[in-house]
Formats: sequence, C-alpha cells, structure tokens
Amino acid sequence: MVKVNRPHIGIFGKMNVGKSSLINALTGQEVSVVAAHPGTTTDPVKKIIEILGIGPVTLVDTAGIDDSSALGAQRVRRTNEALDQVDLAILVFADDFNSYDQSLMETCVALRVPYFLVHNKSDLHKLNVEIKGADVVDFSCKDPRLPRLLDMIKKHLPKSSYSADVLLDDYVQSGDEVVLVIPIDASAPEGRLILPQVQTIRNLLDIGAVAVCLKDGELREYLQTHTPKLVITDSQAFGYVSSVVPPNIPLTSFSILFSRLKGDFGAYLKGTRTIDKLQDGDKVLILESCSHSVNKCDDIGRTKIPNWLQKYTGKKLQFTVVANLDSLPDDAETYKLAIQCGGCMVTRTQIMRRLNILKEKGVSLSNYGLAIAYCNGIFDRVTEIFRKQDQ
Ligand SMILES: Nc1nc2c(ncn2[C@@H]2O[C@H](COP(=O)(O)OP(=O)(O)O)[C@@H](O)[C@H]2O)c(=O)[nH]1
Ligand SMILES: [Mg+2]
Repeated sequence: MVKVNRPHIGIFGKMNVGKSSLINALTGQEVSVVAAHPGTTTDPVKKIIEILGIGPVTLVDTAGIDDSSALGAQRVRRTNEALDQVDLAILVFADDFNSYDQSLMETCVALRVPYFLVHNKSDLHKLNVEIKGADVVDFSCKDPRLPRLLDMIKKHLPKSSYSADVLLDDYVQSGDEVVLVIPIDASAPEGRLILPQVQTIRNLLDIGAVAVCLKDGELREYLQTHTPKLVITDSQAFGYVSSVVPPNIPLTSFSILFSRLKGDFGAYLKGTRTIDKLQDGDKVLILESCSHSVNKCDDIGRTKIPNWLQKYTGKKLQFTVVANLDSLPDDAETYKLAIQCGGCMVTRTQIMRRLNILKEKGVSLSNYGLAIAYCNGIFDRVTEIFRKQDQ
C-alpha cells in the first residue's frame, strides 16, 4: 500500500455552531480562532493531524455562511468551492438544524462529496430532529469524546483518498533490482528528494526489491555491469536516459508511475495521442496544480512543455495555464488537449473532479510525463509495462 495523498476533511456549518472548536478538539491545540461572537473565521484555516489507521489528514476550517450580506455571498461561493475540494465533509450544527444545513447536505450529494453530521453542543441541548439518510454524531467540544468522531471519519473517508494498492506492486517482485535515475541539477530541490521519488523508494522497500539510486551521468557505466528489471527516470532526463538504456530493459518515469495513482491513466493514454492531430491555432490547457512559487513545475508547464510540443508538432499552438485549483476557463470546451501536472501538491479527488469536467466537454487529456515522453518519441516504450493492465 502506498500513501498517495493527505486527504482533506472540511468542517462546514453555520456560524457559531463550533466548527473551530471541533478542530481544536481534534488537534488538541488552539489552531483556529474561537470566538463567542459570530463570523470570525473568514478564510479556510488548515491543520494537519495524524489519525491512526489513516495517516496524516488535513482539516479545513471554513467560514460560517448563513448571513445574506455581500461578504456573506462571497463566503457562500468560497464554501462551495471548498466543498468541491474535500474528500470528506463534516457538517456541524448545534441547537437548530435548518434549511441552510439541509442545503449543505444537498450540495454534498450533488457534488458527490461523502459527509456525515455532527450535532455539537450536546451538553446544552439534546438532538430533537430526525435527519434521514445521514449519520449523525452527538458531540460536545466542552467534553470531547473523540473515538466516535474518529470512527465516523474512518467510516466515511474513501480509502482511495489516502492509500493506493498499486504503485509497482503489480510489476516488481521481491529481489528485483530497479534503478532510479535522479538528476541533481539546478531544477532539483536543494538537499532533498521530491515526494514521488521518496514514495517509490518506500514502495520498493515494502515489496522487498532493491532500489538503486543514481544520477543520469552515472547510468551508462552502471548498466555495463547490471541488467535491472526496470529503470525509472525523472521525465526531464528522458531524452538522454532512453538513449542509454538498452531496448531490452523496460523504462518509465516517476511522473508516469504517479499519473496511474493520481490521475485518469486510461484517459491519459488515449488523450496523449491527440498531440499528433494538433493544428495551427489549436488551444492547449496546462493544468499546473501547485503554486507559482514552485519554480520547477512552473518552468516545465509554462516553458518546456509548450516548446517541446511546438517543436514536435511543427504547429503554432495557443497555451493557457491554470495554476493551483483555480477555475477552468469559461470556454474550456474549445481546448483540444489538457495536460495535467503530476499533482504532488493536491489530492486525487481534486484532480479527478477537474478532469471529469474536461472529459464531459470532450477535451482530450494528458499529463506532463506522458506528453514529454510523446514529444521525445518514446511514449510507447515508457508506457508498455502498464498498457496491458490499464487499457
Ligand atoms: N457549551 C458549548 N459551547 C461550545 C461548544 N462548541 C463550541 N462552543 C462555543 O460556541 C462558540 C462558537 O464556537 P466556534 O468554534 O468559534 O464556532 P464556529 O463559528 O462554528 O467556528 C464559542 O464560544 C465556543 O466556545 C460545545 O460543544 N458546547
Ligand atoms: Mg470558526
């Protein structure tokens, strides 16, 4: 099993029902502002906790949004956006369950967000309404009994949001040797490995395989005396690495491995071939799911991939970048192709929600690693070990 994600759990409900207090009870810390007067939490506050049996999760505190002022309308929009980005919603209410709480439940159903209800402040009043079709936990932040709440989180949080059964498990066996090519150049983060590399090493250790880590410059010499089961490289070194690894040794990349876990791999395999059909003036959407300050992704998505695509196709293409989880363009259906990044900063749920919208609009899908492989003419080679299972 691989921990692919830190699932996001959002706390929603009217002002003053005890959302921030609930987060404090869960974390045992004063992380969110708790105030006796309504409307203090205006921006989502995030806090990470470790839940036994799940691992780390991110709790997202949200504003109470039952007033009708302009600011309130803005808050409604923000809360709905926040709801669309969580793996589980905890809907908190206190003394009265009203139409607003009902509408939160309906939004969860519409957006297919798993949820359960917390009747808070049960020290002050008993639950006196019957809520059909939902689990309700009685709770009091003044006397927090966490086990029932944690059990309910475990019951409703989809397993796929925090673990995946397959990274290399279906291909690599105990005792196999796998070479990981990790270029240490200007675009590598200083003094550390990136998450996909770390998780791949952990997965190989779990399998009982031997992980050999080396830089691209050391690969040629190493392969003179070794025949590994598989070589996994950073996509940016594809050109060089594919020329050095003999054809009898399978080759793939970290980003392709993770696109199986964090994206829609079947759609990517099909959609990437759209690159061959691109014409002058066609629009390509780059989905860069992390902040602008992460220069590495910035550079790949905004400069390198556009250059590679134009060079490979020989066409003049139009590129639009959507960063973070910002909204898709209004005219999304006019794009021929959308290329999603590896998504190491976001959850699978967040990526899939976006991809599904584009899929419905008929936009072909690809991801950074697969598009780069395609432009390097090695797409078939680097997807071969997965194609039988996933297509
Ligand atoms: N008696 C009682 N008071 C609570 C409980 N939970 C929260 N409160 C109080 O309700 C008020 C609003 O809580 P807060 O967490 O800021 O609500 P939020 O607006 O939903 O984030 C604060 O004065 C809390 O101390 C509870 O379970 N019992
Ligand atoms: Mg609050």
